[in-house]
Amino acid sequence: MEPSAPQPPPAAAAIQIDSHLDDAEERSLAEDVLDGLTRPFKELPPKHFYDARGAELFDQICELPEYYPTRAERAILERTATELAALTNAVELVELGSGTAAKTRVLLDALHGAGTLKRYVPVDVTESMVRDCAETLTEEYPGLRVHGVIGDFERHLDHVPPAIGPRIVAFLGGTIGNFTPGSRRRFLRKIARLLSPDDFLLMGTDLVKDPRVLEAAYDDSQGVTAEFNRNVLRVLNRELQADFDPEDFDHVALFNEEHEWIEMRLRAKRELIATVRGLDLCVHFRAGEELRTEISAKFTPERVDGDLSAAGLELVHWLTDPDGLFALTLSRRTSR
Ligand code: SAH
Ligand code: AVI
Repeated sequence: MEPSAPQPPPAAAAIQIDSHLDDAEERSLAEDVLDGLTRPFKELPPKHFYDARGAELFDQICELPEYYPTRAERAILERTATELAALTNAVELVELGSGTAAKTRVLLDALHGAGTLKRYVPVDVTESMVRDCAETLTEEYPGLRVHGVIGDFERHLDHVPPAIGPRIVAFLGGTIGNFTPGSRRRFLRKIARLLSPDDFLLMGTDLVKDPRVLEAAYDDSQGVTAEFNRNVLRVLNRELQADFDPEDFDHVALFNEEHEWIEMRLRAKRELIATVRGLDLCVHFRAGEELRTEISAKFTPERVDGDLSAAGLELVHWLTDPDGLFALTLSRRTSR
């Protein structure tokens, strides 16, 4: 008998990972920082929080007593996943900003139970997250294929592999709230274009509530969110040879009543000059000057509906938890 070629282990055969994070991605950090730190009101986009340490801190945030969104969204998923599987008949789950895919397992279980699940497509900027979850999920769900996309969901949506059947595109955690209102609609429109008539968008949105509850969720007593916020300065130090001392900045989280969003900021404790060698840039901070690092918009049903319809999507289901803290919406492309 001919000796056969060595076969890869079954899990490896079930995994395909494409990375789109190349030099262009490094340039995108550099250009974001160049723009953001030279504005009259300094600002950085939140996607740069998530290096390996940032992703780990985010996971710790999800466990904090004050950070209710993860628990509330999980409760909704646990109550409705079977119904969602039956309604969508999805053979594939595409997830934008998938992280550790912890809550995703509730959906995967339901699709697996319904006997339709074939493929999971996690899309995330954090390489280790995509690789680790591909490994563990192919082990946990025999027969599941994972096609991971390491990239920026704002720029690489067209690299999501072509559908193999009806899909759920999941955008969980309230990450849509991290977009400013105009970009939010622009991004939803891009997602809408990704959907075929058989596909559904399943999106998590955190709801407007008592500002004290909101501010506590973003300023926890153990200081984990403060460390997550300061982590962006560590990313700049490492990637762009900057010399920020994160301890020179206070963590600030406040609810902006006018816009109904949480703002996270870093406030300089004293006047200082930071050097970003990789950009040949010196940045001056006055004592008390703030750098906005994230907005996290909170939603009403009207705001969700307005955003979905502006993007060419129509609501199919509005699902919420018993305390009305968080909402999951199932929507599809508006038929014309
Ligand atoms: N969906 C998970 C994780 C939310 S945290 C949950 O619900 O708990 C936000 C995730 O989005 C992180 O994993 C982060 O790495 C990813 N992310 C943030 N900005 C991104 C971008 N522009 N492109 C791709 N992924 C992004
Ligand atoms: C990922 N995103 C939805 C989180 C949020 O709540 O806006 C990020 C976060 N920032 C501070 N805590 C958690």
